[in-house]
Amino acid sequence: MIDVYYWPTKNAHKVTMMLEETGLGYNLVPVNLGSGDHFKPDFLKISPNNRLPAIVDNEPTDGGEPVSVFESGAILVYLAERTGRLLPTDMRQRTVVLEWLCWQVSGLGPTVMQQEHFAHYASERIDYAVARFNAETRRLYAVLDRQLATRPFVAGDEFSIADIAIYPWIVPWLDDPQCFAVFANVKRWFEVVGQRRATRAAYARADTFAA
Ligand SMILES: N[C@@H](CCC(=O)N[C@@H](CS)C(=O)NCC(=O)O)C(=O)O
Repeated sequence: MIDVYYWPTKNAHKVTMMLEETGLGYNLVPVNLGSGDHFKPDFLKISPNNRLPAIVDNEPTDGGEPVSVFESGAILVYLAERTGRLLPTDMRQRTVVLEWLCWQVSGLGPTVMQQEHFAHYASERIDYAVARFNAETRRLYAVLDRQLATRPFVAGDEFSIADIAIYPWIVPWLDDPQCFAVFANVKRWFEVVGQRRATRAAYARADTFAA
């Protein structure tokens, strides 16, 4: 059984999507971000960066002590290697998956986070920051759209952990009427991933939490 330190956030959705895809048994351990649970000392032992998600694998394949993993990208790679799913062993295909996984965790995720912060939550309006992160988000969407123009999934013909990493970061833009009109390839891909049984199951689990 895998314990998932969880609150219904974009990075945590990646983990439940992956667990639903692979069929590994898991248990959600709520970490209420609104109450500051992520600063409690016990959680810091697992996730020293004070952030969700994190997992503890109580039955690692080497038969040893439980393994804890923080950072959503590292968790996806860990689970892919544990199950032999959604991360190709072929060197060339694997490299493409890891490129796009890194693109999400280092680029799309932090940029969308800042875009949302300055557009909706900042205590003062800073037009320069709003414009900068809106423009960079749009640029990243255009990059993704170009990638998806010639292949069904982000890294090629097969669904992979790269698709899982990116999907939750597209969801907030459903509210933007312009977005999917401009990025037709992202729209097509988003609908396909959203219809997967595992995606629906992961988001159904999230709906049982009060965000
Ligand atoms: N690079 C980290 C980012 C994790 C992250 O920012 N998690 C958010 C939830 S999606 C969080 O824990 N936020 C708490 C806070 O900002 O205090 C990852 O990919 O796991």
